[in-house]
Amino acid sequence: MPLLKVDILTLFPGMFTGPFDESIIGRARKKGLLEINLINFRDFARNKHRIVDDYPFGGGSGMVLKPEPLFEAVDFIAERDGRRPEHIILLCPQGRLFHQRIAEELAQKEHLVLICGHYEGVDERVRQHLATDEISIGDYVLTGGELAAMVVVDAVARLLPGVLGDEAATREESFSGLFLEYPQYTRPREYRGYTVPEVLLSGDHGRIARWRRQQALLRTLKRRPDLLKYEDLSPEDKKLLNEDLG
Ligand code: 9D3
Repeated sequence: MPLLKVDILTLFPGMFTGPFDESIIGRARKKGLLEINLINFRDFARNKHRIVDDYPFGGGSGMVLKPEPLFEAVDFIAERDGRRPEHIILLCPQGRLFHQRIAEELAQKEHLVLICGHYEGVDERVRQHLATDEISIGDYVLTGGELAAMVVVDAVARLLPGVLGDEAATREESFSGLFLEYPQYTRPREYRGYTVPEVLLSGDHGRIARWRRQQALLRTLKRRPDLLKYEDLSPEDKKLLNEDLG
């Protein structure tokens, strides 16, 4: 049994090959930790030309995805599983903004159904009576929900136990939550005259840890003040900001 099963309803299943077959997600699927099923909901259009969209009632430009193929694709999932899925997420610009906290919440589920629209709107009855959740990945306009679904699956899958090497997992825990990363360097010590900070070569692990935390705090305060308010820092971290670590 996989830790998480994801059914993705899309008109463009081919868009997902690559992101889902390579690297960490591909490996998680091969290991059986993650099951991803791509379901082309055009297969559930009963009309002769397998049409999945139609003109909007009331007029206006653009087409609207019809409700029947999406409802019937979910019926198919329910019959396959012998129960109706509990979490059906519509990817759409009107959804709640995706965030690490939402990824953590979704990583606790056993089964997710993701619905991707493309180009156009979705009949409101899908939103109201089929989807149980709506997610947007940010305030910019995409051509469809597919890339958003890939982002959500990627962010959720890497939280499943066994998906990442435990090295990365440990690092995440030790460095609480949503700070920006400290600067990292590898060999060579000098490249084109650009050098590595002396502290990292010092072998003084206490000083290195303090420098890294100081750098992460400074970067976060400067670049992402929305993530961290100076006032919320512990007295130790406020003191650390004033240390000269090299
Ligand atoms: C004219 C109104 N547009 C809404 C802002 C229409 C519209 C544009 C783009 C409707 C759908 C889309 C396709 N986008 C998605 O399906 C989508 C999306 C996005 O565009 N941005 C961020 N997150 C998401 S999740 C799904």
